Amino acid sequence: MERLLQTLAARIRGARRLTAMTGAGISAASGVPTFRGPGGMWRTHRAEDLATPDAFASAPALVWERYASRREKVASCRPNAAHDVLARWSTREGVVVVTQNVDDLHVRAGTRDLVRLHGSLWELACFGRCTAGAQPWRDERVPLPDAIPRCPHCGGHARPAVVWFGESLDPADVSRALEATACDLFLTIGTSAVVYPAAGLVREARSRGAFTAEINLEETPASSLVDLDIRGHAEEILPTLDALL
Ligand code: BJW
Repeated sequence: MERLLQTLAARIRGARRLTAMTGAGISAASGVPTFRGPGGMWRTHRAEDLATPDAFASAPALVWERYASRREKVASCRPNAAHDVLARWSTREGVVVVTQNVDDLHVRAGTRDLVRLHGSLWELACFGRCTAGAQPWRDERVPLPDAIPRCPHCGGHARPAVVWFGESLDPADVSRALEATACDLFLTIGTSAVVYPAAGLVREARSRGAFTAEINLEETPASSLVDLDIRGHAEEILPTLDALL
């Protein structure tokens, strides 16, 4: 392990362009539940059946209740050492953090060049996609009122401005994330690497010549693709790497 960390630290030192892609595992130590796996939010249901526009259309109150309780949970969480290290690295030119997380803990840690591929738990948008309401607006109320929030523009149902299955990601975010795969070092951290297009970024980075590394507690589909595979807690590995720089 010591040798792997030394190798990766040397790569971090030498990288002119470094991209870190993160998933729910980076926020686990902050107390934000992951989606899949033991202790995951969706251990009893298939994530793909819950996080969809159809689920919201057929049971909006139920979906809102779920998001309202997640807000309450996340509101009490703080960025951990892994978020802090990435925020510090992001002050270096050429460092981009691409996250699938909607908890905004990277934002709260002060990360500079950040791409939020799946939106934010703290923003709402018009479910009916009316012209003005298609653009998300900030809403940080905790708790949310019991009544489903309304779009201030058309009065229809508002929805969490997150990306559900089957929905397109913001093309500007996808394009920034793809641009960031043109790097010297690509890190995939705390993600099960099963949700696309995010899961495809590590392969893209590798095909463009990046050295790739994974930091995760368990093996994922990315493990066999990367140049260096580190098993461990992100909140321990990242500060260790930082100390080696
Ligand atoms: C630790 C740790 C610690 C724990 N330290 N590690 C190509 C092929 C196949 C399918 C598709 C494809 N292209 C598109 C699709 C369809 C679909 C998809 O990917 N399906 C697959 C699941 C099969 N993708 C989409 O629909 C996307 N849209 C799209 O592509 O539009 C165009 C299109 C549509 C349809 C067909 C084709 C094209 C949209 C995806 C939106 C995902 N949304 C969610 C919900 C967000 C809202 C919410 O939060 O409520 O995003 S799903 C959920 O999964 C969430 C996450 O961001 C995402 C990824 O999860 P993540 O972060 O990896 O978390 P976990 O829990 O899975 O893993 C945690 C990991 O951490 C584990 O590995 C642990 O070991 C580790 N860990 N503690 C280090 N301390």
